[in-house]
Amino acid sequence: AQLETVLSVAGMTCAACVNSIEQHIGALNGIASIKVDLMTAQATVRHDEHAASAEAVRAAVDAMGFEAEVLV
Ligand code: 9UX
Repeated sequence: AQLETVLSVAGMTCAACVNSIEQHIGALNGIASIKVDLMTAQATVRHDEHAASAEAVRAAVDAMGFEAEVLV
């Protein structure tokens, strides 16, 4: 089933961070859509719970060098 997960993303300091997260995470298997907001430091992700769990998405953002936490 498809889920919507909201992550907090610490460590984004410019708009290019937003683009690189959207491009990289958006290309992963099981990600339907991702919108990253620099001002709120949050990412809203629609994803397939089996192909890409909320924790897997969080870990993938972390692996890019940011510090992500699942909020919702
Ligand atoms: Mo901007 Mo983000 O120079 O990792 S791309 S800080």
